[in-house]
Amino acid sequence: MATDYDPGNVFARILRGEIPNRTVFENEHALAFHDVRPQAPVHVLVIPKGAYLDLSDFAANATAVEQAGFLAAVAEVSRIAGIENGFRAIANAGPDSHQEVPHFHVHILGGRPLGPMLT
Ligand code: D5M
Repeated sequence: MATDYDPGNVFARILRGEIPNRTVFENEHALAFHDVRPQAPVHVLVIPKGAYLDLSDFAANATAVEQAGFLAAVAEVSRIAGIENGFRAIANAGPDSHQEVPHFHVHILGGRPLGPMLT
């Protein structure tokens, strides 16, 4: 765990069952649920169950088994209804990215033509 990981962040609270979520998929190492502020017809967040701040922290400190479990969850989500025609996966990290929730997550967006990614 990164030393500055905040266990009070909203995704940590979801993992502890303190806040409800609309689960799409779950395995031993990851949870996928609908984003509360969807930016596309399908907007799902995939988070690891371990306490990782961002992609760099997850890449450096999660075990290979945790990383594989996380990617398996992303793959499962990519097969859900509505994004058979393609999807975009985004992970914000660090101040310039405007990462809002300090628990590593990947946004899966789809359900409409997304256009070129400009920013
Ligand atoms: O994106 C953080 C995302 O997390 C943002 O799209 C809203 C979403 N969010 C915040 N709180 C919740 C709850 N409680 N359930 C589901 N989704 C939530 P970021 O990449 O950190 O900017």
